[in-house]
Amino acid sequence: MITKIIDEIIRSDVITIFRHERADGDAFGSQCALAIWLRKYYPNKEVYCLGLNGKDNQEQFCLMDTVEDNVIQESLAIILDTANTSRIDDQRYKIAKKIIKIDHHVLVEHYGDIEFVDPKRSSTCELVLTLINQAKPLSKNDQDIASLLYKGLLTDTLRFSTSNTTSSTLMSASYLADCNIDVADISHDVFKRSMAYFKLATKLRSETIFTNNNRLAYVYLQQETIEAYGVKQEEAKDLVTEYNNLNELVAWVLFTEDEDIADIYNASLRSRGIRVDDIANKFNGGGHHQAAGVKGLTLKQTQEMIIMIKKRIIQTK
Ligand SMILES: [Mn+2]
Repeated sequence: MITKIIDEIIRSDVITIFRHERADGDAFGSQCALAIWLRKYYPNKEVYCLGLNGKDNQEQFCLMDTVEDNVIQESLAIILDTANTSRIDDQRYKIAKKIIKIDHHVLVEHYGDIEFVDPKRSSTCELVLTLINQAKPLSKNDQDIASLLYKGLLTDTLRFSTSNTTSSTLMSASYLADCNIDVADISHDVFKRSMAYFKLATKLRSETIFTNNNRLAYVYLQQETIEAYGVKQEEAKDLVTEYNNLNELVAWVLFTEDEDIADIYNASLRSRGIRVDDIANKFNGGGHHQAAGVKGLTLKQTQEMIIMIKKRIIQTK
């Protein structure tokens, strides 16, 4: 599989790299790390990053490129960290000559001519590191690439604390740390919070609904509130992590009102010991066993979702 991907990379003069919309540290990290590595070790190829720049401090990753259709048409498209095609940032991936999918989400949809998909791996950055090391391994001069990959590992494992953290993850981290990266600096970069976020988190905590003997927590967050507190959208969706350390909880859900459509909610589901991705699937969402997302829910649907989770918690007593 990996050999096939490397062969395809070697064979292609133009490579376009895609990832999911509203990119996080793993999506941007894997995309930019792969781009920088390709440009450095295969300097004769044209390499482009597709999709929108993040709203804030995009320089910490790399800037996206402006790319014409004809360039994509003659390119090999590598699509990272994206389980389903509707989430790919820039739908022009479809016109590429060939498509490679590299992802660690639970399989939702096959869309690549070659697919390197492993839901047991912590992050797409971990998969990209595997690929890189089989082709042209990183050296101590590849701090830039190693830092980006480390960011993805940290983001998706919440500092190596989630159930998807494996020995392979930790070995990858150790390998990257050996490339002269600043572990403390990167960690701060990934997890730093604004004062506005801190204040909004305090409000949310006080409004959280606890049920099932405090084993389930959920809360609604309106756009009006996000704006009133001056919190950025990307930061607001991290509020679900505020509940991670609460010992009583088995599952917790943050319903955030959609940015564009009033009274429609996007759900972030998290759990310990039970699965929630199959419940997310019932509402056309998905993700990982214990961390999933759903978009476009009505208030009624959010309540139906809560009932399903309640039942699951009772069944798994
Ligand atoms: Mn990821």
